Amino acid sequence: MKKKIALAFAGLLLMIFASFAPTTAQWPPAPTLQTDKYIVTGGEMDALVQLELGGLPLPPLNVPFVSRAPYVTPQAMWQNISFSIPLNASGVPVAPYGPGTGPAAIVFLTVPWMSIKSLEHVFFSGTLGYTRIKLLPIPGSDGMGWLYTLPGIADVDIYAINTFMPNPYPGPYNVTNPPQIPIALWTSPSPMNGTPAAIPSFPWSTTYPFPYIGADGLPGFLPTSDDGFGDGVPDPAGSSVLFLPLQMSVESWNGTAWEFTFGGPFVLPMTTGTAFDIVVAPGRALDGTIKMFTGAPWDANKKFVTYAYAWSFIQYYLSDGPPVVKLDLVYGGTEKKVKDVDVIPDINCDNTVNILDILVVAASFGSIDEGAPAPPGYDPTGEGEWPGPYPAYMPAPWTVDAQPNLVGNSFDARADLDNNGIINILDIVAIAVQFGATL
Ligand SMILES: [Ca+2]
Ligand SMILES: [Ca+2]
Ligand SMILES: [Ca+2]
Repeated sequence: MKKKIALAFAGLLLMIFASFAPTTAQWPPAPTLQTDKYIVTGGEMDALVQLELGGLPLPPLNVPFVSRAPYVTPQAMWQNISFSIPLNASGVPVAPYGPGTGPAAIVFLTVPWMSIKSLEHVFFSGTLGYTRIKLLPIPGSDGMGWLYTLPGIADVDIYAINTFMPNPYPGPYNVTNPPQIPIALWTSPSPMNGTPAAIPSFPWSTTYPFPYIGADGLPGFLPTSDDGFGDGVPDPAGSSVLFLPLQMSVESWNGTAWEFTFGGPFVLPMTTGTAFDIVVAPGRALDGTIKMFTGAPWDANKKFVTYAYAWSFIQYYLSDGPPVVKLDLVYGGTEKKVKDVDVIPDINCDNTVNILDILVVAASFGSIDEGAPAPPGYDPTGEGEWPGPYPAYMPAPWTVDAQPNLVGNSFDARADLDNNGIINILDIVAIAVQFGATL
């Protein structure tokens, strides 16, 4: 009986990867027409992580932002996006690029991995110490995307369950052949509710899976409807899916330098529709955790877009140990991307720079981000977590930790336009000089 199950899983794995491989090998499937730089001007990143050391689970921790709202700092992340020549709904390039008739419907997107500048954040936690999280592109792995420029031809939402399954292959078990494997399933209202959405490559490697895009290579494309994307409601023109292959790198301060502590997957399966993920892991702390975010389509001139994502990795093996280190991770967020020449300090993302943006700054004026250098004269005595003075291994100048007197709840990264971890008059000036500007 056990052998039968193992064979079934093996067949499933082969099927998934046989289908996915040709698309990735020939990316992009149409010549590039133009490449532009896009800046993340707003959004959030919200993650919950639980580490397990030698079978002992640590308390779940909000990362990468431990003590404050999960907004990202405007204009601190970016990437190039290449657009292919436009193709009609039959996949044939339209005039003047080819003989295709009918309107343009499909554009392929590529994000060169070397152009990706992603999130980097420092925080202090009682559990992990003085810690830096960096998201990095997987070397050599370009991002892939699909843009549908006609209304009603695609349904791009991503509704997934992330869980784990026993490894169908025999031991000995270690990081490259772990006893359990994270797996994703489509879930309601996906048209393929209950069937596999993504299974990691196998044997274990640094290649992480994205949702399966179907035999036509077009996620959510309604004329073929051969994948699990969508919520049953066709989406507007400008709807899109974008896969960014990122990994997480966690470093700790050892007294003189940042030292690699552990790394793991942080792939971003992004959609302009709704991204939904629920963790199904009975008995584990993250069981039942939901992340859900909604994006917005590209505008007709490709000036801006909002992508949403939600995903997780459950029982992901990081180290053979001792101690064996395992990770449960669920994350989600949004990224509003604006073409670099069009960027304005619109921090509340309503496409206008006005008094509402100033009010965001005013509400958090004077606050300091977790992990930011402490201001001159800062006295940590009485701050709580460290009764002070700071331990000798803390870097100089001291960094403020997650204490309500100085940092935390009132810090709003949307207002930190110069990305220095302090919200002050310079951030107001950065908005004031473009007051009235619109996207
Ligand atoms: Ca939809
Ligand atoms: Ca605004
Ligand atoms: Ca600032």
